[in-house]
Amino acid sequence: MSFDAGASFFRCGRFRFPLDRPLVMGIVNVTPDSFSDGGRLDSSERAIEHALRLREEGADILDIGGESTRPGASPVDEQREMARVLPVLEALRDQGIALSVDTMKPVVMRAAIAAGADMINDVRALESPGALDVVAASDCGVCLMHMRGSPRTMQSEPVYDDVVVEVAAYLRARRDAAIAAGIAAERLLIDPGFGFGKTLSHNIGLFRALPWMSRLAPVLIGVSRKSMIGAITGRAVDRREVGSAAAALLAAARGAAVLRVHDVAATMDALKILEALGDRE
Ligand code: 8Y4
Repeated sequence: MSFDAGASFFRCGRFRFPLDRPLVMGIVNVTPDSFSDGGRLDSSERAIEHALRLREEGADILDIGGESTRPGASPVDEQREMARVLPVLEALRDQGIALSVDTMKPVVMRAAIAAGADMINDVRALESPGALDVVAASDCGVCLMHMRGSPRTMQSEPVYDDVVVEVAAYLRARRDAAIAAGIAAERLLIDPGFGFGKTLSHNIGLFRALPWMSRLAPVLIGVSRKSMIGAITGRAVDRREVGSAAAALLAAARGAAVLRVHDVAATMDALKILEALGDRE
């Protein structure tokens, strides 16, 4: 795979990943769940344990998130988000795996970078005031994602004239803004943002356009367990592992650079099948 902008590797913090095979990003949520009424110590400990398991399963990058970006979720304040994410970063800092932080807040970005984050995963594509500068002042990698609306509002029947053209134009503009702010092209990933203000047919159009979109910059794909997988397979959220791994395999075959997944072990198996049996370019 080659990219018009950026080299055939991805630089993020302490790491430099060749992009000759898809990278696997494991999802680590640090949000208190309904089972534990304990505080953040509880949820941090669980997150760290989970992160170490994903590393054992073969993840290249861990994406640590302290604010739920699920449809309808309400915002979390900066202090609470940092209190969730920073202890997890500190605990994983020397585990030999790249650490991404899923945040749209510049204050959280700065603290996360100081605590050892290698990458910022921003569903607002560094549009928050000050975000470009915070990342530019570091050596972090960054993922620039497209979202229509906000996490709270994005499910209300989005309309696009041509979803692929509009999403690509946005991602190109954010890529160019990042480069203009001083972030080197080889530190950038783009992401069409599956499910973020898109219907199933929008998601399908974007998925099919993956080889073309990859010409702008290396593409990160996040479809793991999402409603599009549920809509296609008819499965509830806790039974979408196979559908998610199949989608990850297809995304990889279409040139995705990074796969953001919950089920790292299943994804690794799917990628081994692609490597052994897939077409040679
Ligand atoms: C079940 C499980 C149902 C998960 C919905 C979800 C992306 C992302 C998210 C993505 C990038 C999610 C933070 C939404 N999705 N970041 N983040 N790309 N770059 N929902 O697609 O996983 S959270």
